[in-house]
Amino acid sequence: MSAFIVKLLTGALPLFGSGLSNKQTNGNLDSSSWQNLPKFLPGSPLTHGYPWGLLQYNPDIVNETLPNTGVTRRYYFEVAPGKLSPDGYEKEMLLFNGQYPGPLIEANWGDWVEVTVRNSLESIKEGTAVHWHGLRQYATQFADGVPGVVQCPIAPGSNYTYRFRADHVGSSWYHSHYSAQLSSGLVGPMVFYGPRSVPYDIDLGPVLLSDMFHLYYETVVAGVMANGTDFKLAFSDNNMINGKMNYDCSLVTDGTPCVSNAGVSKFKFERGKDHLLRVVNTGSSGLQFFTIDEHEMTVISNDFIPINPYKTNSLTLGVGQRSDVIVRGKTGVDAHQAYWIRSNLSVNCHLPRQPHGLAAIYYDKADFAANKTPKSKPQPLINANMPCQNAPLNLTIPITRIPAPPADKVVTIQVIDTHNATGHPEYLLNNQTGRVNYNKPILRFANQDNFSGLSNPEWNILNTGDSNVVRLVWENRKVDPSDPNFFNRTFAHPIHLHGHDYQVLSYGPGEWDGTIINEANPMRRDTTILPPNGHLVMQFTTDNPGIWPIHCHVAWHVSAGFLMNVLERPQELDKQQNFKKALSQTCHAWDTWSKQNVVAQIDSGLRMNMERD
Ligand SMILES: [Cu+2]
Repeated sequence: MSAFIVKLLTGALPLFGSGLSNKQTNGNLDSSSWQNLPKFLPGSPLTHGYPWGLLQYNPDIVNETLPNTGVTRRYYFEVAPGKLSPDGYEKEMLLFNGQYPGPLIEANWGDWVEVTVRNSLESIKEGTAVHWHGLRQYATQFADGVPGVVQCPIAPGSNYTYRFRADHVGSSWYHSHYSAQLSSGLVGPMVFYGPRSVPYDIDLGPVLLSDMFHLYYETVVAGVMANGTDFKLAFSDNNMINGKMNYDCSLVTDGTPCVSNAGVSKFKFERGKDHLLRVVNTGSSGLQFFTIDEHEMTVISNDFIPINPYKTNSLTLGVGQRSDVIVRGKTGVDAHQAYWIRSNLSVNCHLPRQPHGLAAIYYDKADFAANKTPKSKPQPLINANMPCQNAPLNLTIPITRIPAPPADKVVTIQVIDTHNATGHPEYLLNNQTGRVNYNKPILRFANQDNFSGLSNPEWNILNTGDSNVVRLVWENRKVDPSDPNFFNRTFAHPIHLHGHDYQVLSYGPGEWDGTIINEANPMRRDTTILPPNGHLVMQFTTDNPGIWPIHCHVAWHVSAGFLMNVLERPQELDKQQNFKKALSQTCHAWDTWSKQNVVAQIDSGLRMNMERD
């Protein structure tokens, strides 16, 4: 632990900013506005006291009935460049409505959500597109926000309105899916109110964990995609909780303005009450170990899936993953203390220059106002020895029981971390790297001429054909065997499938031995860590016609081609209303703009486009 962090923890350095205003660290964000959330939003008739009446949340794509609330929640997001200093280091960023993190999206279960995204990146000539993580987007795949797959990028100077259903209950996030723009600030929280499986008193709202890269995302991508001596590993500089943390400005050597006490996030607890924390890894790369000093957490859901509650001292969250946890407030003398929230980036499966993220919990109003430095003891978490994988699968059992059906299509996917003929890093999935074309989103061709337009191998299409249950066996055990000196190790990869909560049958070190954990009711979620030198076995039912990317959520890995696209029930795509209109709206403006401007797609597109050597 660096001397700087030790000084922060002991109170030798001020924990809270005096050198910078909230406007300078987080722009228009007032994160206290999302710290005490309601049980639901007003606006629709109540039945038995709730907008959803007596409906139970049974997340299952084909059978679940969504409440018909008749309400649309509307948001307007302007994407523009901006300069902020979230951790004290002044940084070129990309911002939603001038703030970092972006505005909270809230809706009741069953509401429609409309977000008009305005691209104001004319000066830096970048497209954009926004993905709403973890929603199934049934019959609205064109609102999934992946450029080159279901839309063209939103061109500078133009708007696009996403309209989708709040089809889940719980916590998630949205982010740019255009290259690695999310790393420069285009992330924000989403909360969907609905029936919960465990009661709580106070909704403390989103707790967003994020590695922080001081460099603009294009510079990081250029470094990890370069060959020879230009190649640079992607080290993160800091670790943020709700967009705040302090930074040791003595490390700055290039003259960038920096203030060492930018300030950390603060939370107010109440004695004896049950607090809901919506913990989300909104980072670019790093695996987070999340703990609260001297407090136990009860995990009630992972991603959008309620699980049988279990108690733990620490959460492991890969990029894109969420856990909703309930934390009981202290009583007696213990409720007069202040406590640390700590999130530590893994040093085994990430490259953090500074892995420690801190935030403070106060019970006393006076301590809160005085910014008292907590003196609490950390949980017994030995960072260096924590494995790069999620909690054991036998701990996480969904409340809505769905047994694992037998698969009628099984695909084994070998992950290879290698470099191409010119020495540029590249991920291969079964010997194929993934890459999209912004001007030719796959959906444009998916309904034409018996799908003959889908012949580009770089689109990496996995056509489910007429199979009902598709099982994917990921094997992450081989480094490029012909070149043992290049990246002679494997990384952890948080595997995210759009449009589904997939069943997680097994993960762990080595090869899969064929055992399904909790076969009668395996864990379901939308993102799961594929461990280094290990396996991940997942399956999904083909009940959501569309084109659904499946990719590693480490920004730099998807940049290097860690991407496939599931073409699901292609013969039913034409039945979806409005998708041609949605495509033509973005593609008309993008085609016009990209004819007049050079698009620097330096990566795969979920990531960007540099001409290949
Ligand atoms: Cu990865």
